[in-house]
Amino acid sequence: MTVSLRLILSCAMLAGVLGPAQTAHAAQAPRVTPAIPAAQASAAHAVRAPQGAVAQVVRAPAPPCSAPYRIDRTLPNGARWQLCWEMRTIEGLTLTKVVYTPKGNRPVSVLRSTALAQIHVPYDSGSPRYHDIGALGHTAIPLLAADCPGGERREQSVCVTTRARGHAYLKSGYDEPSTSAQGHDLVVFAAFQVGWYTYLAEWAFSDDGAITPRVGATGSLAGFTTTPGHGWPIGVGSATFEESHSHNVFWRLDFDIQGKSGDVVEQYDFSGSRTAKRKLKRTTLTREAKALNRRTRWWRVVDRGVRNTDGHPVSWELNNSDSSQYRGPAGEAFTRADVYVTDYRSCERLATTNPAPRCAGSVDRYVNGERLTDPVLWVNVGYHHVPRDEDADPMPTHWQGFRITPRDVTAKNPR
Ligand SMILES: [Cu+2]
Repeated sequence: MTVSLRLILSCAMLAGVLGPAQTAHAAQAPRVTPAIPAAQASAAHAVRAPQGAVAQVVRAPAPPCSAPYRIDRTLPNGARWQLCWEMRTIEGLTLTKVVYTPKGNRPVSVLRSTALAQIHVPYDSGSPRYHDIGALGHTAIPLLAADCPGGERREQSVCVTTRARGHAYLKSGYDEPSTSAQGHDLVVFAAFQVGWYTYLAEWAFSDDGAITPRVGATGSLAGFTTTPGHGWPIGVGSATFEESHSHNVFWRLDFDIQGKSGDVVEQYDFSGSRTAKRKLKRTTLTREAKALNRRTRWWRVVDRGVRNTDGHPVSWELNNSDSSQYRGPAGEAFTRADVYVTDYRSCERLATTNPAPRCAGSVDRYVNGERLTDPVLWVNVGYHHVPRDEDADPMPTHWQGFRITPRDVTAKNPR
C-alpha cells in the first residue's frame, strides 16, 4: 500500500464511512408528526402531549439521503418503512433515519441509526479470542442476483428485498367468517468475509412494526483443533476435535422516537415466581446502566410526549432472552451484561476495540453514571457454537438476534 493510499484509507477510517450518506448527530431530523391517524391529524392539526406541551403536526421531511442509499417500501398490508443505508468502514452496513408508517397512520421515526457493534469470538480452550469488527466495511462481499431473491442489489453488496413471514393473524369466528392474513418483512442485508467465516448482517422490518436484527454465521469453520474437553470430533473417527467457541454479537441501536428528545428507557419485571400471581414492576432508568436478561424481563424505549389515539405513550419494546449469555474473564467486562444503556456520544461506536481515542474502549466503560437524555441501547446476544459433522463446507448458517416490537404505537392492530 502506498503512503498516499494509506492516508486516504486512514482518513476514511476516521470518517468511518464508505458511502456518502454519513450524517452528524447534530443534524437531527425534524420532529415530525405525532403517531396519530392521518384523518384525525388533518382535522386536529395537533395532539396534546403531557405536561401541557403541544406536539405540532409538520410536513414530512425531505428524503434524508440520495436515491442509491434510500429505502422506501410499502409492504402488502399498507405498512411503510423508510430508511437510509450506508457502508461504514468500521461497522459495515449501517441503517439510519428509520421511519415506520402503520397503515392509515402518521409516520413515526424509530431509530436514528443501527449497526453491528462487535462480534466477539472467544474459543473454549481460552484462545484465540477474536474481535471480528473493526473494519467490517472493507470485507463486504459482492452479492449475486441469486443471493438477493426477489430484491434489488445496491452497489453490489447490499440486498433490499421483501420476504413472507407467515401468518400475521388468524381468527376463526363463530357467527362470521374467519379472517387471516399473511405478513411480510422488508429485509436489508449484507455479507462480510471475516477470516474463514462469512457473516450475514440482516435487519427485517415487519409489516406490524417489529424490527428483527440478526447475524447469520456461515462460510467455513476456522479449523482450530483442540482436546476433547474443548471441542467435538468432526470428520472420520475421533482423531480431530474442532474447537467450540462463542459468537457474542453486539448491536448498537440509537433510538430517536419522534426525535431524540423525550426518550426514556424502562425495565419491566414480573415478580411472583412459585405463586399464583404476577406483579408488574417498572424501573425507569434515569442513568446509564448495565442490565441482565431474565426470562420475563423486557425493556422499552418510550417517548411520553408522543401518544397514540388511546392516549398511551408510543414505545418500542426490546426482548433479549435468546442469548447463551457468555460471561468472560475479568479482562472482558463487556461480556458481563446483556443490555447496556448509554447516553449518546458520537465516538462510542463499537462495543469493544472502539477506535475513537477520546472515548473509552468498550461498552462496559461507556456506562459511567451519566444521566440519560438521549439513550442508546447496546444488545449483546451470544451463541455457543459446538461444531458438528454437518458444519463441513459450506457450513450451514447459524442465526442469532433479537426483536424490537411496537408497544402502543397504534391504538389497535394497524392491519
Ligand atoms: Cu461458529
